[in-house]
Amino acid sequence: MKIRSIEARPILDSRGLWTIEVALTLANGVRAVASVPQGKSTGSSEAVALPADAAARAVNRIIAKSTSGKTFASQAAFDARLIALDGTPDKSKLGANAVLAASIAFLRASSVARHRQLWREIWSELSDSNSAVHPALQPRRPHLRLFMNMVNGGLHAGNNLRFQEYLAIPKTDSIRNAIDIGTRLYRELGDELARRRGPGARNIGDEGGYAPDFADDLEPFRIMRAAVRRLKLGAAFDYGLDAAATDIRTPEQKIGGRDVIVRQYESLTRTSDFIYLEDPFDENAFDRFAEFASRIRLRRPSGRPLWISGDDLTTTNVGRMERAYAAGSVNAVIIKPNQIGSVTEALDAVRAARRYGWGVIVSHRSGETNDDFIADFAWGVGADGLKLGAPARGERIAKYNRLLEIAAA
Ligand code: 2PG
Ligand code: MG
Repeated sequence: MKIRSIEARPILDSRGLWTIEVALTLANGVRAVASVPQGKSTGSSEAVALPADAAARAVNRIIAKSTSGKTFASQAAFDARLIALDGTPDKSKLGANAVLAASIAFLRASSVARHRQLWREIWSELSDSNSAVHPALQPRRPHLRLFMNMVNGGLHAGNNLRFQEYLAIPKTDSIRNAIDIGTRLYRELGDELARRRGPGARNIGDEGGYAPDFADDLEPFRIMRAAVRRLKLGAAFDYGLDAAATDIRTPEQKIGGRDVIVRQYESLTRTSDFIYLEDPFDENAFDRFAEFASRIRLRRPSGRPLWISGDDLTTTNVGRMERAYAAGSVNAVIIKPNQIGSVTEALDAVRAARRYGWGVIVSHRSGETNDDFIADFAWGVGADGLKLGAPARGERIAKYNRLLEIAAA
């Protein structure tokens, strides 16, 4: 793949904040565009995104100068050039946003030039550059489950919920069906909240989930279950929570010497359709995660998965993932390409997770663009889950629609 030109410019994300978009043109005339999302509850060990103007300058001056007119044999070779140009462990020189946008634009251009679906390009990158392919990386039709964020709290909303994301996880293997019942639940939940709290309860947070005040931190699950019953969808959903504990604003409370928050997790994990708990503790609390994970797994009825997952803990960073593995902190992990800053490194993180036998949940960010790359990425790596926010507003709908397109092909 010979590059003719690469250029960047600032664009807006879904919160109206500046991010960047990169357009890459190959010598054969193929042009591809990519933009990157931004988080709000970011982990402090994430790669560093620069302000959009500075990131765009890094692309237009530094990356363009050293890649235009050059040929790169693979995604790994292109990303290696970007990583070397940056030269820092956290991409703070060029910006993780600059590097990732260029990396995705190159991948997309390659897929167009090879007349391959983007997700196929990702799958072949994942398997090709790995000599000893783990069984979980063998070709297979992905059994991707959707983690649909129905209620927003924490930093993503202006309400009283301490936890950030209340997830409904449709049980069907078919993406079409999952999206169908997930969107029905989303609408019914809006009706249910409006009946109970008035029409204002339909107002939404940063990821499109409803965001009224609730009686307590776990009430959203009770109301969600009531909406599922009303739809007569019985056992069609599992549930999950991203506590995003690092960003919980209220200090820890204790009752009878025990943490209220741990009691809340314990009560959630007592029901076997609660299958996913992300970032239950602070981003550096490897041992606290481990203590909880070992205790809770023993108490679980066998047969159903319960994923204790790291996001701010692990930040798509193989070094931190290794630490979490050694400590026994988690059995699943969030993969966000922009936490690490290149396609190649995000694929390395997926490989590490599979070696550890962890569940792999790919995720969007709360400040999104209309780029639907993450849908292809999740499908292409054969992820167990994809966290996409609520089926609301264009920047989330773009990803749901891309999944429908991939699944229909
Ligand atoms: C998370 C994410 C995405 P943010 O914590 O998992 O849902 O939020 O992008 O704000 O970090
Ligand atoms: Mg999270």
